[in-house]
Amino acid sequence: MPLSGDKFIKINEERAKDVINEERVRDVLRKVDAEGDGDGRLNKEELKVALRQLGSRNAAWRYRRCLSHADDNKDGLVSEKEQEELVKYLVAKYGN
Ligand SMILES: [Ca+2]
Ligand SMILES: [Ca+2]
Repeated sequence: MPLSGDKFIKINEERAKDVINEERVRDVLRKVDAEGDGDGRLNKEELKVALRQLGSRNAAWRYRRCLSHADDNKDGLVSEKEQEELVKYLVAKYGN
């Protein structure tokens, strides 16, 4: 990849850090899973990391709130299908 392209992406990421919208939340969730077990679903550890990245100071227990909102089938994981609810919840909670 050309250097100019890398630089452009980097600058974009820096700017996006302050803004929490659906796109940003989806991006964070995708990355957290990719850096976790990469199964396409979010487990509680991955949720905690995502919450911290979105600026939550209480990620250690707030992930439960996320699960109660998004985990329809109560398997303790937020699947791709359930993720839309989570994205909406997180934007409402941390969006600006
Ligand atoms: Ca996962
Ligand atoms: Ca689930």
